[in-house]
Amino acid sequence: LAEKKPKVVFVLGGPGSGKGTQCAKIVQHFGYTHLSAGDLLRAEKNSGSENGIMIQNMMNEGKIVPSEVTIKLLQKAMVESGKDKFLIDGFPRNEENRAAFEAVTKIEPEFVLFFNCPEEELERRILNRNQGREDDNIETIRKRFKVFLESSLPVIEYYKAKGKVQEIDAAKPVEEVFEAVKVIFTPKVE
Ligand code: UP5
Ligand code: MG
Repeated sequence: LAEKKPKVVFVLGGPGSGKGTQCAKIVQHFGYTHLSAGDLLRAEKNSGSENGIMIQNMMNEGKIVPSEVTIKLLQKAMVESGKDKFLIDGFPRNEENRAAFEAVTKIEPEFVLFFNCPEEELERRILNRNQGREDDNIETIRKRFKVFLESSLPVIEYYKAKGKVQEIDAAKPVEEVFEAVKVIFTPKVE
């Protein structure tokens, strides 16, 4: 009954916009726990779970895995961490993700961090990454970007209408982006 609700910040932005990079820095400076939905799905795929093939097929097409799968992984990670301040990176990616997360967890984000970056820069970054991600090829990158525009931007618009979006110019160098991020996370003294 007196259950304490965790604090959540959603970290959104196109593929390669620097969500993972900036989350790692936020963790170091502000003591959040970073949960990347994409990383959780990749781990689930590699664990040989019954959903593995489905997850792999969806990711290789840049498609959004059904909410129930992703939400279960997020909830499990939140509980197992024992922590109460989370950066949820790369989720919710569509309206269905958003509505289902809210319905299942009853959690509303404190705010949404949106890393805005043009497509050419995203492509350049991902093609330079070389970490062996199966979805880091030009065809899949373009599909990921298209899904971002069609499905994920509406989620950002939804939160914008609620005054919850903190938008950041993510085309700048990593340290400059982090300077802007820091301002948002630093408590304001009246
Ligand atoms: N880099 C970072 N910042 C830079 C900067 N300011 N200047 C220059 N270079 C910069 O960065 C990408 C690369 O750019 C790195 O090499 C970095 O050094 C450099 P990174 O921090 O990794 O960016 P990020 O936004 O995290 O990119 P990522 O590729 O992880 O984003 P995606 O949103 O595409 O990937 P994600 O893992 O979230 O999702 C993958 C797939 O999983 C989705 O396409 C989907 O199929 C599936 N998925 C779901 O179905 N549901 C979910 O809820 C989540 C994922
Ligand atoms: Mg990432």
